Amino acid sequence: MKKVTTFTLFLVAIQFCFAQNPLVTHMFTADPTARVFNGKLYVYPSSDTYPPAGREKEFPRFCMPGYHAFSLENGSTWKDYGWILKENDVPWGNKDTFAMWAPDCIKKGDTYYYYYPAAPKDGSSFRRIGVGTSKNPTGPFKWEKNYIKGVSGIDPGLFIDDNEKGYLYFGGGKELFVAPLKENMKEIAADPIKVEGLPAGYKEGSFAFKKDSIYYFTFAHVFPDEGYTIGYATAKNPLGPFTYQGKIMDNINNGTNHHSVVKYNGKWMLFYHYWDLSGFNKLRSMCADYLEFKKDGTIKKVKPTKRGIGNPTIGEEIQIDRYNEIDGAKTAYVGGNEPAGWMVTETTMMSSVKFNGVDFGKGTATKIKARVASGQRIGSFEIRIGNPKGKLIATFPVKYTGGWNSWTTIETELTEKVTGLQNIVVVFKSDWGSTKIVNLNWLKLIE
Ligand code: FUB
Repeated sequence: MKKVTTFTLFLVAIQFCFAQNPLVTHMFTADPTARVFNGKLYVYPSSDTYPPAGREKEFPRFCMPGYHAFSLENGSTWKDYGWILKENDVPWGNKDTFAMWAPDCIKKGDTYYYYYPAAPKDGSSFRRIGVGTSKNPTGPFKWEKNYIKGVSGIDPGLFIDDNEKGYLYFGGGKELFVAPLKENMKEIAADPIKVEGLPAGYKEGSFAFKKDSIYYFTFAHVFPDEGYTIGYATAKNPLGPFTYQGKIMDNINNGTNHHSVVKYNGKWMLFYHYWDLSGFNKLRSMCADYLEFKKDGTIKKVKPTKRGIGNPTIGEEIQIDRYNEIDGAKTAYVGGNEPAGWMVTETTMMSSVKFNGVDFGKGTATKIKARVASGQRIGSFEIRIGNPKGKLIATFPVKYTGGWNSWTTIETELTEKVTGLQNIVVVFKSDWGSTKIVNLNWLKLIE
């Protein structure tokens, strides 16, 4: 399998990335905390990177230089705001330690508070937790000169109750901790206490939220015979004691998992990370899938999907290789000079791939584009609605593009006016016995 080996991490400008799972592919992102601020969905992940040349042995595992922030624009475009904080800008931090593990950001009043762990230069602990404030969800943040006194550990998870009282959950180990925060959100109001009621085993990745008067405390939990899972417990009070309820996500063979839960546009979502873009579980990529509650408030287990969340609309890439269903065709890492990601390939006669939830809006799209590569000269692929025999809305003839890794963008007319959210199916056609017709990277509706 081809692995992604080059990434431009030091971005100077805002970037826009179209993606299903993983959410972005232009850099590695882990530990995503999703938040909705003023109706907009933001994600605050950590970032993984390759160690600087000559220092590879120092960082056989995580190498984490700092934080970007992202927001969801339109149906499935993630806007990258660039660096929120770089490790050497932490006022109290040790330099060049690449120790910027999972962060969080929360809003109280009209102020955004960004919390992050770093290695302190005073050597007092493995990690301390710092905070910065801003009037804007993506900064610039004004960083406090010192870490939060009385708190030592990783993975800050913030919660603000309906009465505006703030709580800081944190830690990684056999125990997790919680401390109430002072009004200023920068100091603890009482010594941290153990989060009571959690099952035995290694735990980290605290994330708390409230729904229908129930306090949910969610955490990454390592079972000796299963590895990382995401578990949850409930309580009647943010300080507990909690009652363990079970797993939100089973172990997905991902080295670590780290998550957050958010309600956006009426739908609950679980954000987490996985590593299939890099092939190495310390170079992770943030993902998201829908999450559902049962009537009694318990959470249905989330199965990771390629399709993820979001509804690509006019002008946004429909990453067809992040399918809901596939029949006959396969997906593989995209080759040639395409940006990192995947394509649909092995597109034999009558193979098909289905992608749910494309947003045709008010029906103003008149054309559809496709990013293709082909090493042969016969065949076509059709876009249909709902199923492989559903209404035909577009046909792309296939031409030789210079080879299976020579990419070009082609376009064709939409032959029907289509509106609203639709499930589309791409059906590949040629002679029976064709080995493959085309490599297909993405589709895009245009007006
Ligand atoms: O990303 C570094 C560490 O790995 C996080 O702090 C943990 O939660 C785990 O995801």
